[in-house]
Order: sequence, then structure tokens, then C-alpha cells
Amino acid sequence: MDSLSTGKESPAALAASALQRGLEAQRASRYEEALALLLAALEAGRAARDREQVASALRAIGFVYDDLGDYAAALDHHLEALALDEARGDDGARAMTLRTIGIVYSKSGDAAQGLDFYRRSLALARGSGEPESIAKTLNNVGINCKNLGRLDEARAALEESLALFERIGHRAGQAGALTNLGLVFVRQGDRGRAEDCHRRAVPLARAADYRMGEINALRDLGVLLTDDGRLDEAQAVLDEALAVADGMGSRPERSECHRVLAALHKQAGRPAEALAHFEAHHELERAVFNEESDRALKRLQVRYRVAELERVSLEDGLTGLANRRHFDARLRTEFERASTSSQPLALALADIDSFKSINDRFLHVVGDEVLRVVARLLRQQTRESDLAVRFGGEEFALLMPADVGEAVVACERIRAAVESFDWTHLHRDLRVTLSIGLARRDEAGSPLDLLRLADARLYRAKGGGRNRVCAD
Ligand code: GH3
Ligand code: MG
Ligand code: MG
Repeated sequence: MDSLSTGKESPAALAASALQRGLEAQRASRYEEALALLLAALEAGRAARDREQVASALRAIGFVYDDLGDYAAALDHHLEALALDEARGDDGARAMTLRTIGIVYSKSGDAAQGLDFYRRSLALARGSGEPESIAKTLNNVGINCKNLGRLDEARAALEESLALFERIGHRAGQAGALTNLGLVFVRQGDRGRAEDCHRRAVPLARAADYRMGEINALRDLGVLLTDDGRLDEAQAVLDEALAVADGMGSRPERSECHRVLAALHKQAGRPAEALAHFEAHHELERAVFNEESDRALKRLQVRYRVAELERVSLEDGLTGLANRRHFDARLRTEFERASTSSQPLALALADIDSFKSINDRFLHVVGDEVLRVVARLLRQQTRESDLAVRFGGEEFALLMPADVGEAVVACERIRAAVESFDWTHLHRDLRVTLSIGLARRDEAGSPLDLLRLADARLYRAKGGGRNRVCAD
């Protein structure tokens, strides 16, 4: 048989394909679809304990939130990816993630924090000797230093960035570094050098078909010339910037070009032209604002859907309790926490007695209802801090941050609640009881150990006649 048409892909292949399709959806701005796919990829990566896959999925989810302007959520995901990169000792991935985190901080308005991450990224990138990534990070360092008013540092970083971009023939990079360097020279009062940088940036951006860079270089040059009173030259340059922005159809860039043109015409004593440009600017700005509002709304919708998806993936459909997947993750972290802080932790495994015969005697729907009621009793008899889980079939687990005395009392209370519940409303002859095995964290060397121990005691409770709690 054709091996491609078996319809059964390996989990790893499925995860990789979900990641790929998720990234495609993100690039096409189909954010809900992207998040659904990326969460699936994340889940599959976790199930396969593939840390690289998990880190890639987290990064991609971070990009989606970044696109949606939800920087806090973007940071959460990138920071989690970073922790995995560090654990794997993958310096290339670390450098990239650190730089991405720096960009997110900078966009959210925290230039100092952004700079800190850029510097950490740079140290790693220098170690790997990859010139493009060093040059890009130096450019980021330069921008933030400039925004923080640390102009000498900014200049040094941008000049080094420019030299590296020149060395590897990266024209878009050169254009970007030159534009930023021009802005630093303006702030330092060196207008001659600033003009030179902007003039050099324009043809480089054009040759690289980097239109955003071309607009920036032309506009910054236009502003510089306007301020110097060279109004005819300035107008030629700014008209050119506007033409490129119009061609690109990007509203924020068009809006900004009209704004600086309005200022130019005003300074030149041409109020009619100034007004026309100002009105165009105002109109575009309003459209950009509406786009932003749509994005904010979209962001809320996506967050809501994601919360829903996450909830569903961690919940048991029949009983609404946490499911096995949720439990496995929590058991690991709670075990770890309890071990390091020597806080008590107890695990109970509960199994409905003779459930097979309940199904056989009273139909499956009655069996299902029994499961729902037992789940409800479990919830009622436990605390907020306990995790009640449908472990599988007619088995439940209870993870309690409690010492053995408290845990035994809780289990006994649950056992009694199930036994004394009035089951006759489901069927006149129905009786339900529960057997429970209880184990303590300090008896076990690992989460799996703890589970085995609780299971062995559950088995003993069954052997001892059922409807009882066994804690040793
Ligand atoms: P014991 O006292 O030794 O636990 O006996 P038991 O009959 O409860 O144990 P056993 O493991 O033999 O049977 C469990 C039964 O639970 C078998 C299965 O059909 C039933 N079961 C598992 N999941 C569900 C479910 O979601 N709904 C219903 N109605 N039955 C289920
Ligand atoms: Mg069972
Ligand atoms: Mg059973």
C-alpha cells in the first residue's frame, strides 16, 4: 500500500504540519484559525515531550498575539519559549527569542527593558558569529538607545550595524541602519551628516524593494530639509515619499506623509495646499483609528475563543471535572512544588464499585448519570485548592495540598457522601459506593510512584470488601 495514503500520520508529523499551517494562517491574518492550529501543535509537542516543537509553537503563538497588539500575552509565550531554548542549550534560538522579546517590549513602550533583551541577544549572537543576526540586533540596540537619549551609544551601535550590513551586502539592512543613524545625527545637531545618511538610504532601500524603508528615508530627509528652510527640495522629496506610500496603500505611512507636507506648505505660506494635506492626513488618521478599534475587538474575540479552546482541552466532557491531561500536568508541577517547599500533598484514587453491573442492570444512561452525580459530590466535598479529576472510565483522582490526617478525613467524607446519597430517584434499586486509595507525596520518589502507590491501595480497598478508604 502507498505509505502516504494510510491516513495515519505519526504524532510528530501531525504536530509539525499543524505548526506549519498555523504559521501560514498567522501570515494571512486568519488569527483564530492560526491559534487553534498552534494550540494543537503545542499540545502535540507536549504530549511527545518534544521541547523544540513546544518552543516553536509558543513562539508562533507569541507572533499572533503580537500582531493583535496583545503584548502581554505575546511576552508570556515568548518568555516560555525562551526558558525551553535555555534548557535545550540552543544559543541560536535563544538569541532570536531574546531579540523578539526585546521588540515586543519596545513596541509596548518599554525601551529600557527592550534594550536589556537586545543586549543579551547580542552577546549570544556575537558568540555564534552570525553577521546578519548581529547586525539586526545592533540596529535594534541603536534605535532603543536613541529613544532613551543615549546618543553616543546609539551611534556606535548603528555604525557597527551599518558596517556589517555593508560587508554582507544586505541593502535593506543598510538603508534601515542609515535612516536610524540620520535621526541620531539630527539629535546631535550634526545636520550635514544626517542629510548624507538619509540621502544614501533612499537608493539602497529602493534597490532592495524595501518600500517602507524608502518612505522613511525620504520622509525623514524631507523633514530635515523643511526645518532647514530648503522648502523646494523638501517638497520634491516629500511628494516622492507620498507617491511611494500611495503605491503601497499603507494608511499610516500616507497619513504621516500628508502631515509633514501640510507643515511644509504652511511654512511656505501656501495655506490652501496646507489645508488640503491636513484634511487628507486627518481623514487617514481616522481610518487608521477605526482599523485599530477593529483590531482591538478582534483581539477580544480571539482571546475569548482561545480561553474556550483551552478550557475544553483540559476538561472532561461528561462530568465537567478536569481531565487526565490536565491532571498529568498538574501532578508534575504540584509534586515538584511540594518536594521543594516540603508542603504536604496527597493523592487519592477513587473507583466506583461494581460499576459494570450498574451499567448492565440499569442501562448506560443511568451509568452516565451516576458518573455526573459522583463528580458533583466530589466537587461539593472538596476545597478550591483541591483538584478533582475524572481519571478515566469510572475512576476519579483527587490531588490535595493536605497532610495525611486531613486527606483521610476528606476521603472518608466523600465515601460517605456517595454511599448516603439518595440514588433512588435514578432507579428504585440503585446503590452506589466508592473505594478509595490514598498516598502521600513524602512516601513517593516521583509523580508516577505516587500514582502507583495510590493505585495499589485502591486495589487493597477493593480486596478488603469495597466501599472503604485505604491509606496504608
Ligand atoms: P470494581 O468494583 O472492581 O471497580 O468493578 P467495576 O465493575 O466497577 O470495574 P470494571 O473496571 O470491570 O468496569 C468498569 C466499567 O465502567 C466498564 C465500563 O463499561 C464502564 N464505563 C467506563 N466509562 C464509562 C462511561 O463513560 N459511561 C458509562 N455508563 N460506563 C462507563
Ligand atoms: Mg475501574
Ligand atoms: Mg469500578
